[in-house]
Amino acid sequence: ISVPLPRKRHPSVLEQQKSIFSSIEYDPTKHARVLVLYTGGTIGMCWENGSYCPKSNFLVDSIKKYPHLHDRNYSTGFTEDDELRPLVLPDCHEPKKVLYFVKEYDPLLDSSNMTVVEWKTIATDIQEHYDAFDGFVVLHGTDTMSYTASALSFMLENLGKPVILTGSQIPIFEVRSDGRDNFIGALVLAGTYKIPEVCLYFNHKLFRGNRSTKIDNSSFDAFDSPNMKPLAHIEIQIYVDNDSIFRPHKLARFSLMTNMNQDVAVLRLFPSITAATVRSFLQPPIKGMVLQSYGAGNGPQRQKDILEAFREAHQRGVIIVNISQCARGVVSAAYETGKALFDLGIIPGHDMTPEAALAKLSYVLGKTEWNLEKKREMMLRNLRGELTVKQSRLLSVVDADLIEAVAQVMQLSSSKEMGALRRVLFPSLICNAARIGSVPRLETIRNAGGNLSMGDYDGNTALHIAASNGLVDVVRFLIDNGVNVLAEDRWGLSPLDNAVQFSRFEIIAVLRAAGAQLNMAPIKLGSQLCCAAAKNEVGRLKSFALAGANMDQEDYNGCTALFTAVHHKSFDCVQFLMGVCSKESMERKNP
Ligand code: ASN
Repeated sequence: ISVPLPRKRHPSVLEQQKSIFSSIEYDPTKHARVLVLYTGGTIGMCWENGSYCPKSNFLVDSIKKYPHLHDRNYSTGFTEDDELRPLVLPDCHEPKKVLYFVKEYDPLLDSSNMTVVEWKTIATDIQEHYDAFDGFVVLHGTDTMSYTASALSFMLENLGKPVILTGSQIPIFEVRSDGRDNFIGALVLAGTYKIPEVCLYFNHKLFRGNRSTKIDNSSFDAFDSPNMKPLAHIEIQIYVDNDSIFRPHKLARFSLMTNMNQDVAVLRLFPSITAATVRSFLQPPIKGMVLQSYGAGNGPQRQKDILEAFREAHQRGVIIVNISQCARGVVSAAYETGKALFDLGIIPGHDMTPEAALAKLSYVLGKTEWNLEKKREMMLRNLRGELTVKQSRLLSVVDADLIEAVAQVMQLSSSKEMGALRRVLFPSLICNAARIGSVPRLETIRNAGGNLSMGDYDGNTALHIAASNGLVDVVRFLIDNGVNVLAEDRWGLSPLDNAVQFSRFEIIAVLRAAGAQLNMAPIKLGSQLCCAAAKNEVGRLKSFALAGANMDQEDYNGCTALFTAVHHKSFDCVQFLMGVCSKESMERKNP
């Protein structure tokens, strides 16, 4: 009987490149890993036959020759093979050096040719390589960049890592180009700043992707986010507005939703529009429409036939979302003319951009598990920071009193000074509340405007403390409130590292479910595993295994934990490791 042998998958170049991250030269405390998905756009275009067009196999070769974009000497330390070497961003006074690989798409596209198919490809690539990289940069044409950024922000659910789109107005290798600054800024932000959002970086500003819009086709300052301040500015220093970073509100692992519904459209009202036009717009297969109304969300209240066309569509189950034609401001029912639309069941889209409203409709309509009522409700909600919902800010009794008292002693009065004082005091209050395991106290601080992801002077966050101390309720509360599970303290340790350190099994499981990853150099991991095996510390080995560590990892001598456990007659550890190590590692010879 002939048994078919399993076909060996040929690893792609990117897969082979990724193996660099398990080599001894790679150190997560010194290096950040970024995957660049190059989809096309002006940034990599060449001038040929009288117009700009994308050119394959050109960008990476050119980057390699460009000392501002690639530190050739540093990269040679990783491997002999030129093709597998990472690109290395030269030092830019950041704590970590950015190593990056570029995946070039085929064909490269002017972004005017982008469709939902390319959105899916980008999203799927991010998912496939999610664990191996600290952040992602998407090189993209500017024309539809805000559409892609908006769509990705919804498709990438419970995102815990930065995804930054950028491009340029002039190709990167022309003498006078904005491309280099945009590319370098995006790499630095994606590699070293843990902003778990889909963002758009352009002309020294980092915008939330689903708040951005292209406002200028001839200036380097091509993008803006009219209803929200940028998330970060790159100047001599990098300023990140940590309070504005949107964090997921539920405990779940990163996942992908690619079933975007394409039966959506945008209708911009104009004073002579007829009911016939509106009706034909709303014909099947249309299932969702973004209505760009006048001013603060107003429509032609006197033209009853137009209102009737909207009502019919609404009753047929079409979801209509009202946003303003004005770039800035929120829609409301303040005017009779706005109330008329609201009364028809048209959903107020708050201050969403047209790009975000359209992408959100596609996403919500694609959720087959939601019924129509739920879909309409979700359109009203803030899912990814795409719209502003008014929030009441309650001041706490205990902590706000303390802040007020300190302010009085220091004779502070302006809101700027008070803001500064809060920024200084909140981290200590938050860390203390976590230390004593008080969820109500953390709740009060959050309601008073405290950012629960803030770390103390050592970068220790509330989550680090709760994870070390085994406070499961606090850990769950913090994750539910969107704190950063990947935060690193001054020594590069994450909350998961701390939970492993103290063998907090339940917390390890909770953190893993929320997308946390171990942050340890392979050799260090190997040594710690061997150490635990030598001392027969089976609990510690269990913690590592639960945290997703590679239990076959060798130490600096080429020894595995299993080998060490056998050598030291650590019976419990041998028994445990037999269940978690790979077959190859069990059959390996003594080094
Ligand atoms: N047409 C180009 C594109 O969107 C514009 C650019 O990238 N600046 O691909």
